[in-house]
Amino acid sequence: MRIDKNQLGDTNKKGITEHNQHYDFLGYTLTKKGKDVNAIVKKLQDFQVAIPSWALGAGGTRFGRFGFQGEPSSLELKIDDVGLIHSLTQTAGAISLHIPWDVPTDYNAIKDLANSHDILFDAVNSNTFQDQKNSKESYKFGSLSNTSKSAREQAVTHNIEVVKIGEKLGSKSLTVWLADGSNFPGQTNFQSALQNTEDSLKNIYKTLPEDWKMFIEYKPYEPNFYSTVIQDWGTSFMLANACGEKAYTLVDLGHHLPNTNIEQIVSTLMLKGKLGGFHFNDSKYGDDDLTVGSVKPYALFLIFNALVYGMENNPQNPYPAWMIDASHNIKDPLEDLIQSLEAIQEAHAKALLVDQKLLLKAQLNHDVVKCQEILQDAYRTDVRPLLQKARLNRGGALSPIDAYRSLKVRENLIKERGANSVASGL
Ligand code: LRH
Ligand code: MN
Repeated sequence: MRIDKNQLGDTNKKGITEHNQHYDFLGYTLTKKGKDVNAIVKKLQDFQVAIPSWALGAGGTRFGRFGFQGEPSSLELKIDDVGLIHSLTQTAGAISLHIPWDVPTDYNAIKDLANSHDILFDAVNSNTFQDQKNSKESYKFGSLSNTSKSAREQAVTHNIEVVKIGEKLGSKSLTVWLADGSNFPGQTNFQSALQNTEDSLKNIYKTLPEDWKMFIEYKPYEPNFYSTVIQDWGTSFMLANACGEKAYTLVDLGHHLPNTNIEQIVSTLMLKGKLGGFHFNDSKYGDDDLTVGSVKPYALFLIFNALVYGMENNPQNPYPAWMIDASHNIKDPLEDLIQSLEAIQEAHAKALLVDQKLLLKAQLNHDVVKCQEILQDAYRTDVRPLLQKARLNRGGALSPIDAYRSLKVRENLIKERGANSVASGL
């Protein structure tokens, strides 16, 4: 199934008058505040988020998985689903593959298909947290950190193969997330595990193409529940520095202990030029991989405020990679991803309304109330007309969820794929 712009034109008709009224009024109030509304809308249009190939079907937990009908059972169908999301939202212009869950068979065909949907290939993800059927060494007790030299070499080789797959697709970055760690005190020697990991990452790093980046993703726990080798931003930052200038830290919002100040981590990494990118999601307790902005929308706004400040003041940090990393246990995966994209762009737009100069002045004057008022004035602004304008300017849907439902996308996918087609991934 594909959605063409004319179909969207029709679905947009009924809401266009109300949108224009809201947009004109918001444009008027923001212009009065000295905002360049067209520049903000342009930034929203240019902001493209990569969709995880492993989150286009129903997720699950060890307590069960409730399948969703019409799931994409092949890489081609996954790219088609990202194409559907992109045609509605016009902000999902990339897919992030996970290897070996999504190894292309015909690279040219896959590239042509992605191209036909106006989609690029963002970071490729290695997988040394599961054993493959024919693998010689097991990762039960770790991969890049494993005490076994041949297990480490197997994991290094896998990462080098993942880079080769990415190169053939036009990807420019590798994401390394390690489950490596321990479940019980005394089980591992922390120092040798970390040193093994650093040496292994360096062996991968030295094979990285000149124009590539390596993202090192940290996580405090799960699937190991006593220690994780790359447990926090500091460890990832240290390893990225040890590897070299093409290595960066990747921030998965769900990979923080409760109440961690993530916006401060983002600021620190950008100041040091080591923020590589994001895995956006939301959580209340652990790595819940919930819809972005569904639990802590103000925290997401504060993170984007730090990002906008960093992108204006830290030329030492490259343009970050924007990716979603979520898992859908009860909702339609495509609707869930569409809602996540809306929450990301909403936080982004609100952060673009923050008067950074005025805020800096109030901070220098220790006018705490003024600082809060500046932030919350932006946060309390209904920016949805700006998001709608950005979508309309690119031929997208005024309301993607309404269009998704009125065009009966899920029903059509079930007709095309059958009710029992299942997507590979988590
Ligand atoms: C680990 C993680 C990582 C992926 C996996 C699917 O929790 O966030 O980014 O490899 O999820
Ligand atoms: Mn992640």
